[in-house]
Amino acid sequence: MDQIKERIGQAAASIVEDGMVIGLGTGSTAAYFIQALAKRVDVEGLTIVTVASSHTSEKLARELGLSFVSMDAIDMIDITFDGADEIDPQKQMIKGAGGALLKEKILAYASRELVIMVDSSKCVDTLGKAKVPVEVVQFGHHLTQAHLSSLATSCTMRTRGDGKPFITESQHFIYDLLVESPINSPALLDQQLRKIPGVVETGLFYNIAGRIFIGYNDGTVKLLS
Ligand code: A5P
Repeated sequence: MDQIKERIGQAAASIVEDGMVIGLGTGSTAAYFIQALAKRVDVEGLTIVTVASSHTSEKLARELGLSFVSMDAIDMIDITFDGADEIDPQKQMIKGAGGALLKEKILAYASRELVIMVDSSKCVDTLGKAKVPVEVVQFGHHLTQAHLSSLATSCTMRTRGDGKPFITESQHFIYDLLVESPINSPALLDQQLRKIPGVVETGLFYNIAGRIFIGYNDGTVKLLS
């Protein structure tokens, strides 16, 4: 799997052009992309700047010597490269298994293009096998959970290894929702979830993805425009 992700990262990094502002997604595939991008910058001397959707991606980018700016310093990103947990033929996605959904969505909406990098196991006919992460404010979160539960078959607070709540970089909790599958309209579900007070963001991404790089077990990487 690592080799497939490495190839996806390399293929995606090949479309970066000199002078671009690049958004860095979060996750294992995004990490391979960051490594491949750093290599291109090293070998070809590209002049690019990056912004990141998580401290983890920022740390990796800095360690590899990529030029880095704060999100506050830019108005627009040329391309953001990110992974996904599920993607359907309409390029609708579930994201956020890594907990970076809020920042990922902010970067995605600030980008001229969101390029998605997935291995073929993430490609599904309809969304809904993966849990839908929902980021919520800590205040009154048990009340928020009760409302979330009415839209889900299960709704569990994400915890860390030590059993304590997982807290996002923006200081929120995450509830992971299993909903009735298939999700016929991710847009509708997203709207229903966002209406609940305390909900900050959902892991449903739609009408936003541009090109998709898909990696297969035989080592090939296909580009879907
Ligand atoms: C991070 O919060 C997620 O949205 C990731 O982009 C997604 O989980 C894909 O991660 P992998 O590339 O590690 O599968």
